[in-house]
Amino acid sequence: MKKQITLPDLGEGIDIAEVSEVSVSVGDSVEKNDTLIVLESDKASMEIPAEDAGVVLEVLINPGDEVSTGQPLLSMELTSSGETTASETTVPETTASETTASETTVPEKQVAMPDKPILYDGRKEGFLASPGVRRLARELNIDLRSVPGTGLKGRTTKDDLNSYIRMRMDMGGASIKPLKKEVDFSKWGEIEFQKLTKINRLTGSRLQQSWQEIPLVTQYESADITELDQLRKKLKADGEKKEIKVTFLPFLMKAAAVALKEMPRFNSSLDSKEENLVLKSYYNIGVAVDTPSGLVVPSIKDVNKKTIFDLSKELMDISARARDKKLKPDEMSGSTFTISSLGGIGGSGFSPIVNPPEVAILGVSKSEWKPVYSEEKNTFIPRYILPLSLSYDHRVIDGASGALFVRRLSEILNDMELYK
Ligand code: CAO
Repeated sequence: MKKQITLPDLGEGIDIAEVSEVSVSVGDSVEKNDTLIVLESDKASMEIPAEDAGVVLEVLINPGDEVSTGQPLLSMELTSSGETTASETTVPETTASETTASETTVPEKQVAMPDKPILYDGRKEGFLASPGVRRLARELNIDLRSVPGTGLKGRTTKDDLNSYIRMRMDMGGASIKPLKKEVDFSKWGEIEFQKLTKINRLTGSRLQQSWQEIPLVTQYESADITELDQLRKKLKADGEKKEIKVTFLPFLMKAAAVALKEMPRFNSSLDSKEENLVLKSYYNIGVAVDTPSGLVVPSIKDVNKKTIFDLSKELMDISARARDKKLKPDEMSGSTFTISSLGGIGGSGFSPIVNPPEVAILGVSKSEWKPVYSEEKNTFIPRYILPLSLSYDHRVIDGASGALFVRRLSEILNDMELYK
């Protein structure tokens, strides 16, 4: 049976990505889960795997092409019958063999069409954009350097500009950033330019959007994890025999899932009209991972159903693949709450920024031994204290609930034996 493979929904609002690698050629035999193409979006590199085994009949895209959701990528003759998914359309043989890349119909809104065929090379100014896009940006007093470009080689397309304008308008009419005057820093000494990665630029604009849209409060708390430290040491030793690295993070994820179940508003999102709360009965925790290309937040699904060892293993795998830009689209979406842990690095506290559409995020800093006064023993005793900071959307969560949530989290961590 012949199948046409189309670009699946990449989630996370990504509907256009650039083909960075075509991993197969016409005539290649592929197994289920073999990589067909590698895409680079603003957020990460993603592999599109084969959902069935087969032989490649046609390749309809090339490295450097921009592809959008639903666009045909290649066709295959299947050697095993598989279920047809939303991303695959069975096409009659005659149609498939006659279809070419140029004849492919792509939903209009997903196509980034240059308004003139000739590209204006703006590399000297640090960006690429067509003359029409530049003119519109000039008229609206928009600095194109602040508009993340999704086009070929980071080109800023008309759609990019429109999305940027929409985003600014959605921010309650916040004025479009005025053009900044370029400062010649070389007047005072040696300088070098370092290009921001796509992930840097996208994270930057998402963080800025979150910062401007969400009235944010951060609640600080500290948890006594002296007993948890002992438990972690024991599981760490057991884990080493199975080559599983057990850190504090899986315990924090489990504790968060327990607290989220008890206090469902923290596991919700506002609907698009901001009139309803969407309360979720699944507990997927996003984990901020520091990578050479910037910050990414893969999502670990159904944390409440997994053991500390399951979570440790998954964390090792997902953070390694995040660093190698090998995350799959569904691993980048669907989280209901995020943890940003800087505990392995240090620092006594920080105020994390909510990762929309979530409404809360937990910041974790480095634990330290501290003298804590015991009324019972009338003396100070050493306890291992973990600093926590919970930032939340004040439209959804009030201050008392914020304080109760971290308080409860701290209790759970203090009694982790019960919840592991
Ligand atoms: N207190 C004390 N020690 C801690 C700790 C804490 N809160 N958190 C971690 N540690 C320890 C770990 O247990 C581990 O020690 P051992 O070697 O004895 O097991 C060591 O520090 C290193 O941990 P790690 O950082 O490698 O692992 P992790 O599971 O704690 O974190 C990950 C994994 C992927 C979250 C982390 O590597 C990372 O990328 N952190 C940065 C996240 C970030 O940038 N956040 C900021 C976002 S906002 O800009």
